[in-house]
Amino acid sequence: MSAFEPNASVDGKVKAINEMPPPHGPPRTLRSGKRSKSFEAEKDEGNVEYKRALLSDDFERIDRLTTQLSYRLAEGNGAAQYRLGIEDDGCFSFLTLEEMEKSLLQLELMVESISAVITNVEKVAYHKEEDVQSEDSKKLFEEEYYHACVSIESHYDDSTSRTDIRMAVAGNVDAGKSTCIGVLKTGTLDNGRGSARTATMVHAHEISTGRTSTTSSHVVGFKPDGTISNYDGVRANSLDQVTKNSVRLLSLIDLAGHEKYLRSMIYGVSSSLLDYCLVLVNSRSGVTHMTHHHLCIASMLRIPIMLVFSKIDGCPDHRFNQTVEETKELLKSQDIRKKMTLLNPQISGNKEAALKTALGFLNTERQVVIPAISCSFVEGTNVDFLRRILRFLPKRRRHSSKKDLPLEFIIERLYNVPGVGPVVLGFVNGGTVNANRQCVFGPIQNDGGDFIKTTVKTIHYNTLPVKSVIAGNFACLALKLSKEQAKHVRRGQVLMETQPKAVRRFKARINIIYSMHTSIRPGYTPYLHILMVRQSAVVEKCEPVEAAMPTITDASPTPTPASQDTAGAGAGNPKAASLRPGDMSLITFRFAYRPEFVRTGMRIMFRDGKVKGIGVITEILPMEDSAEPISPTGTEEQFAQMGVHDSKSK
Ligand SMILES: Nc1nc2c(ncn2[C@@H]2O[C@H](COP(=O)(O)OP(=O)(O)OP(=O)(O)O)[C@@H](O)[C@H]2O)c(=O)[nH]1
Ligand SMILES: [Mg+2]
Repeated sequence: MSAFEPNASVDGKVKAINEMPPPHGPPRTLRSGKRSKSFEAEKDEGNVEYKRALLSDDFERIDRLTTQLSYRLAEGNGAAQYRLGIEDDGCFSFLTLEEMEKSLLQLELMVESISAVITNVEKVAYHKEEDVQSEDSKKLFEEEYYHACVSIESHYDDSTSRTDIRMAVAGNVDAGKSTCIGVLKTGTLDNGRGSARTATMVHAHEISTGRTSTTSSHVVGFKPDGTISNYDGVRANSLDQVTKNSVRLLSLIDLAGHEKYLRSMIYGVSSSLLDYCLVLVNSRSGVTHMTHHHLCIASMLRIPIMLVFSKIDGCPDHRFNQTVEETKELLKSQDIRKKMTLLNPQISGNKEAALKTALGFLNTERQVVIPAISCSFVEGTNVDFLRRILRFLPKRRRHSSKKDLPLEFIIERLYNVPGVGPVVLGFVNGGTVNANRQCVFGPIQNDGGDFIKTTVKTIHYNTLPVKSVIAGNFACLALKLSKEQAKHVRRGQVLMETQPKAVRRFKARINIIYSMHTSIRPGYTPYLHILMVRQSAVVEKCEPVEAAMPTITDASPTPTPASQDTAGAGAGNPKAASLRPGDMSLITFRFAYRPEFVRTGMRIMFRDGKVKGIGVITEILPMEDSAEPISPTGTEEQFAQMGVHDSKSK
């Protein structure tokens, strides 16, 4: 019979409660079978948690309990109270002294693991009422039981003390991107049949096919001594523990390599505010057009690139050398224009010099030379060297100077968390977000692009509850919204303190990086990527930028009606309608479907099979121009796929 079952008496005497109470199961009662109530029932919300006992030796359960502790601390803005020896309904659990001591010890370890502290312990001894009342058998029933009230505080304010670096992992399908992240995250090598990549998979179909289909982010933490904090031996640590215990956090963004997921890959690169891009090339199969696309997109966005030739185990030397030569050729193409240096710390025997060279090539304003290494994630060749490079990479984007600006939080994703409500994941592009702060989000999908009032309830940074997050952090915010209001939340919206103006039309200085006899003129509707905003936009006007005048070409044989009634070089002069690589143009865009929040200075990118362009927003224009707006035809989806009007096909 378990000591937690009612009537745990033998021969009319109370059996000493020696057994450890299980985490689940029926509660202990008085010998009469009755419960002994002392407190109000526990509430799901708030910073007070009741625990019967903390006597588990199951690591997963301890992890869950620690996450719950983080939640209670967040609810109390950094302060929580644990009542040990009390059931969820407020009744006594009748814990013995030994059980209480062990529970306190486990709570202490949990508190330590998230760098919080126990500020006070109030231990109370009591007897069962029926024991006290029973005069005759007082001696037999004088056993003492305990409950305790433990006060806990978290001193974690914000994430300013951590270096948080964001790096995309791109490359052709099966190049080993997910495997690379899995190996770094778990500290365990791959078996060559996909064992390591399971640590990065998000969907069940990805696990069954092995193919990444969505962009996912994985955090690798570095402790002050340079070791990885994601695991202790074979035991994986939870994300909040990794965040707490690291001085440097590296977010690795796993991108999809298959061509059919190219748009999701582009979105991943353009929206993730990346510091660096790691491009993997399969040494055995060489470069492909997807390697080209990925290298091109990263260099268009001026993200420093590092190359990894993967799968060198079992790759013949001649094949490896051929892949290296193919890559060098590819890098010379007009839309990339970079060189490559292959570092081999093993041959040279000088790891420190190779490390310095790699960091030097990556830490430049405009990267010219891409450092490359060869790796095997099965045999572990150069994996440690890769880890060392990642450990010492400096932060490229400097957002710390933006923390005193007005709040600008860009929404990337919406989650509906049971018991919490709508939670938005996004990036703090400026200012500071504090819990309980009132703000507005939008623009919502109506003509005026209105904003809706809301309050930030709680904030999580890498699942760690915090009081505030500052510019440069990705974070999750729980918002106070009704069901109806939550329906309006979508990616690309912003959360601000005061209502900004939604933008329908704007001017951008666009640099054409690649084009194949394609005219950019009024009516052309590319699919734009502006941070997390993704929408087709119609070109209303095309004006050449002076410096770029001589490069505007004569490739548009028949002017379209739209180009004739619109001012500007690209419109008024049909001969000047086509732009060549290297050309620069001032283009007026009009979002095709809804207003968005964009600002001057934001980087803008568009690409399709025939044209690639990148630029910066230079001017925000009024919602409607006096001239007749040029409307696109077709659905947003069609434009996304097509995004181009080829002059030759007209
Ligand atoms: N022998 C060997 N196999 C590897 C190595 N790296 C990865 N693999 C294997 O290559 C296969 C593909 O690896 P993934 O990590 O899924 O490739 P991916 O680039 O993420 O592929 P997508 O997500 O489809 O774009 C898996 O079976 C891995 O086990 C390596 O260094 N050596
Ligand atoms: Mg993958």
